[in-house]
Amino acid sequence: MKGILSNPLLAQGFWMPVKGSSMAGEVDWIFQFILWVALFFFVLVVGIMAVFVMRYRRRPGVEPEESPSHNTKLEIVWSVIPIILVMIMFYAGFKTYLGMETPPRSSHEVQVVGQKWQWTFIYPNGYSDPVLHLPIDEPVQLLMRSDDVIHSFFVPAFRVKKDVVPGRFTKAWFEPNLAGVFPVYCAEYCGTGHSDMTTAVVVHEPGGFEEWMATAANLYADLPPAEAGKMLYAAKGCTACHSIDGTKMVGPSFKSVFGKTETMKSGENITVDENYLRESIYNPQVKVLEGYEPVMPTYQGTINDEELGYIIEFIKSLAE
Ligand code: HEC
Ligand SMILES: [Cu+2]
Repeated sequence: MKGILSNPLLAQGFWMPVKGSSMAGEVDWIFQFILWVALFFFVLVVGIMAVFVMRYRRRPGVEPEESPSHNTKLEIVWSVIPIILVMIMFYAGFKTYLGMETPPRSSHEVQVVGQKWQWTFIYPNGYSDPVLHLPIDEPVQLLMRSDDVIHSFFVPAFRVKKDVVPGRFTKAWFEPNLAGVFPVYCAEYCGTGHSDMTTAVVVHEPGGFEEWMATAANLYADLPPAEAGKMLYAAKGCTACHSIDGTKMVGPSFKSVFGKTETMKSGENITVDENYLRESIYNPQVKVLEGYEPVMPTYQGTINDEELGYIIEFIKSLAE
């Protein structure tokens, strides 16, 4: 995933990112139209102004003429033309906006969770993944929520950007119609790891999505539990705050933590066992380790019981 994204230019056009969705052409057209109209009038107005400044500047021996108070024809022209242009911009912009706000009934749904500092995509069958996989040419609606602060889901290739806000759902829809891998960013500054809050959208050729889902959903079942847990530790973004080599980061290292006796902020002493680990991951604010801030997001709803089991096995394997 990171490998693909280390060369995001692959997914870029010359001026604009490649057009990866059904809406991209329309958005680009409006953008270009407004840009060129603005440039044209900028050059025209500033150009005429510069000529006038030169030509009619005050010179010794030349008396200023009485200036005409009115030129009705000219005033009508410079009022009507901008009104028409602005109406075209409004009409095109509003029409496109309505289109982007109204998902077709046939769209399938993927849930998106933003949290510090990663994206999680939850498919209708309950499988979750840090990369968004989609079938080509099928409209998709994203139902998005944040577990902590405001994030913003941004896929330049699809011309889709929408805030992801704690305490409510936001929605976005689009229809990808170019197969490939496209970068996803967080476009709202959300703390230290904001610039790492990147992932990818993989748009599959017909049939490829179903194939991917069939293997992905069984991915962990074929692995030794601790190994599956190690993959989840990376996939679920624990790496942003927890090391496995003893280094203290935003959170404590997982090295040798299992079986250790620890002191909580409340003064309570606790021996780390499976149930403590479970609680730390699902309800991290209940028992906060001394010397740390209560900044860990909950993984209730984004890590299921099976995955939790693998992660716990992984943490146990670091105790030997
Ligand atoms: C935003 C940073 C952050 C992320 C991401 C994060 N954690 Fe934490 N975690 C913390 C902090 C800070 C603590 C210590 C404070 C506390 O106990 O809540 C902690 C504590 C823990 C503890 C208790 C450790 C101990 O020694 O008592 C466990 C277990 C844990 N995290 C597991 C995870 C797992 C598994 C993930 C990924 C699914 C994860 N964390 C993701 C910040 C984070
Ligand atoms: Cu963010």
